[in-house]
Amino acid sequence: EKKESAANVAEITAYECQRPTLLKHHNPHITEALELLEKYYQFLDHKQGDTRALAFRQASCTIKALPKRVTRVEEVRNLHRIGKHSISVIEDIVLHGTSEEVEDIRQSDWFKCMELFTSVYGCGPATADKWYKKGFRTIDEIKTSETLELRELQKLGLLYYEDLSKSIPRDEVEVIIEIIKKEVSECCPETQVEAVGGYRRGKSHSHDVDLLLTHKDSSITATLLESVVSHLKAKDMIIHASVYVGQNTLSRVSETHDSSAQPTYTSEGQQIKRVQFDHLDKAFCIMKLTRSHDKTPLIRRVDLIVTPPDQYPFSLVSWTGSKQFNRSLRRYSVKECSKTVTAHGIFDIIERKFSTAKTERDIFDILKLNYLEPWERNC
Ligand code: TTP
Ligand code: MN
Ligand code: MN
Ligand code: MN
Repeated sequence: EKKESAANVAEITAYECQRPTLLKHHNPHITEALELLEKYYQFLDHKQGDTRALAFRQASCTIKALPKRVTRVEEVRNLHRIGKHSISVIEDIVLHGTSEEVEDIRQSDWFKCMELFTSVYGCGPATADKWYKKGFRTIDEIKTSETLELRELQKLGLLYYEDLSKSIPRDEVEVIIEIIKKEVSECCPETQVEAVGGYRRGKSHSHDVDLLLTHKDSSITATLLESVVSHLKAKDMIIHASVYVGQNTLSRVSETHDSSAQPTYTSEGQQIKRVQFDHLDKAFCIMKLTRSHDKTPLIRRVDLIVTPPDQYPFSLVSWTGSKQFNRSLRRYSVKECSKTVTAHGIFDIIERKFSTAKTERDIFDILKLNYLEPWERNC
């Protein structure tokens, strides 16, 4: 057993960004349980930050790297970043097929409602918890309530709930990409449009379409988002857009070591300001997309992100994700290379200077990492 464990340790690097993590692996029954706990603690800890949630995500990522199905808990005991709590869950699954703790959470009213309510666009864990505490249990009850005060975005999230809660298969993502590419090339010729996010990592289904836009001329990218959004609005393709512009200066790159998006709360626990995880111009949209062969339009979530040409490869890595891949890349860079990585660039903390990169490969090179294809970043 000792020997077996040592063999596994050799396979598993200290940081996720040092090894490929594929969508398909040998232990989905374990990672599914660990990621349910991650979600549970994200729901529970929405006021305190998510260190316990993170621990389950990290454990899950380690499990994804194992070369075969876990048959005894000893095989995972001494691996990187698997804590006591995760070990006990894995032990239950290995011994009994399921973890009682996980199944209790999965079946609980609160967890089921939190999952349901947070699937409404514009509703985060704080709002979902509030709705639950007020006695609401179904989307219909929320929709028809006369007492609940809903924010603009939540009203739209409920109005288009059926459409927006569908997961989007790859072929439909591709149709959406083509529709938007056509519009972008009409209003801003020679703009490069790249599909990023889960789609680029090879996921079969996505919850939205993430598009990274750039142009070889940085004076054009400076106003690109506004041009594209007003063009799409004029074409009646935007139902709603949350737009963030004008915060992108390179000096901000060095400001944040851990740029994971942490909402800020007032003393009453009210969310006051969601700090964006980068300073790129972006629009989180609800779009109405009409296909040539079908009169019923698709109502879908589309994120448009604009980056200047010199920041493009950094933005490409960041918006390709996964979120956990980004976390590990930032942690690795700071601890092992004394560099901060963001969607804007890489900054050397000791030499006080920025690196330049033309491609994603350059970024892996700068950080002395083996290149990982997008589909190998599914941490
Ligand atoms: P998302 O669209 O939120 O996630 P996703 O595309 O990976 O998965 P899904 O199918 O559910 O849409 O964000 C796109 C990428 O942007 C994500 O993979 C990583 C990066 N990102 C972060 O690193 N931190 C964040 O807080 C957000 C919102 C995104
Ligand atoms: Mn996405
Ligand atoms: Mn996801
Ligand atoms: Mn997105």
